[in-house]
Amino acid sequence: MRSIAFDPVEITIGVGESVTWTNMDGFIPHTATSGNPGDDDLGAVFRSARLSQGATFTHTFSEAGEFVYFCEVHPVMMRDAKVIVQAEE
Ligand SMILES: [Cu+2]
Repeated sequence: MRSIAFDPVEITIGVGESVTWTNMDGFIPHTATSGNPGDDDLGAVFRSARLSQGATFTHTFSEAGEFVYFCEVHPVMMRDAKVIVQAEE
């Protein structure tokens, strides 16, 4: 997370691998929350706390699929990011 954006906005990993988000923005908190703003089940797959500068959140993906996520503090500017989890060949 930097400049009020997810960077990279999309990442591909394998089943069983983890993604760690780090807030690189000075005094602007961010979250990594699965789903889309307004979803009934937002955060069902993962939902970080509000991350302050330098704070990190790690989630391990145990199932294949495409997982969109957004920031609950900036649902307009920070949304439609994606983790693509590929099954083992
Ligand atoms: Cu944010």
